[in-house]
Amino acid sequence: MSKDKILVIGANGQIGSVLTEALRKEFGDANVIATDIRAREGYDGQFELLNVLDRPAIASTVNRHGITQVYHLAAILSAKGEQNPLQTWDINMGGLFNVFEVARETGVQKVFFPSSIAVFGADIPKQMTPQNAVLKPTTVYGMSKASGELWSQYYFQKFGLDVRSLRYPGVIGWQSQPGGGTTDYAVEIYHYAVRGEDYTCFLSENTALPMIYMDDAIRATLELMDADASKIGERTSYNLAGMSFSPSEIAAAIQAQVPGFSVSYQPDFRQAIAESWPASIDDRAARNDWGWQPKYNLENMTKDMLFHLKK
Ligand code: AKB
Repeated sequence: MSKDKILVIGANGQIGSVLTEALRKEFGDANVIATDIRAREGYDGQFELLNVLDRPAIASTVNRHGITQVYHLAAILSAKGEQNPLQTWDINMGGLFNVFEVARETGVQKVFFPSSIAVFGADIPKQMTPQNAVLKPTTVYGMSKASGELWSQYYFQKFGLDVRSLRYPGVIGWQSQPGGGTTDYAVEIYHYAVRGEDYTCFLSENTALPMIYMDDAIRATLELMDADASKIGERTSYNLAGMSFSPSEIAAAIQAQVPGFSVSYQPDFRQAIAESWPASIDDRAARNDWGWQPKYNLENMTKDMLFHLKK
């Protein structure tokens, strides 16, 4: 029987919903409390409403359940965040401070904080962007993640809180829909293909971005959190790579399975965000420190996505 009690904040989101199921498998249904600001219809696990900006409510949930690990996934993403920059900052940073402060005060042992490739901006090598490249994010989301990385390290060094973090690339999965991100097109495109509809992409055809399949993203998260603390050499956040492709390359991969699928390109404001990000990521620190190894590339991901979405 696991002695750990897990709290997932933002459990209805694209990653949160899939991660919650994986955590329930690892720790047992009774030991994983899913929370979100909105109700979750038809969910049969333990679920509670929780606003990440309500610190007393987080403290009460942690104390009531004897929580030992928190996965804090609630945040406004890159594209949506630009519609209301100050509110995005308040939610992303306010939520993070509430989680860190409650964890510190209540004796929570481990916290997972998702960072993003959005921490990168100007003055980086676009190909194989290194772990320690300069961070000059252009979006408020990216600024909040870059700051959050430093605060993660601060809480670890100052208070001994075992915060661990990954810089997620765009995450692609059949289980859930993303919302408000710049990489969302890479999920949408599969849904259009399976419905037999033409797709208009909001990025231009040759803009390559780092991406990862959901199965790999979830496994990376669990492996990082399960690793012995002595292996975690990077206390800001780890670069994490799965694959890298442009809209025209994913379109071709789908067309190989769905002949006749048609894609056109109408770049909007998200194009500038995408252009500020790396094209591919050097994740050797994660590989060397705790053995990270992705399993999915564009081809086997496309087969799996289409198989599940057709079902
Ligand atoms: C976004 O597009 O904003 C996110 C991310 C890369 O962090 N998917």
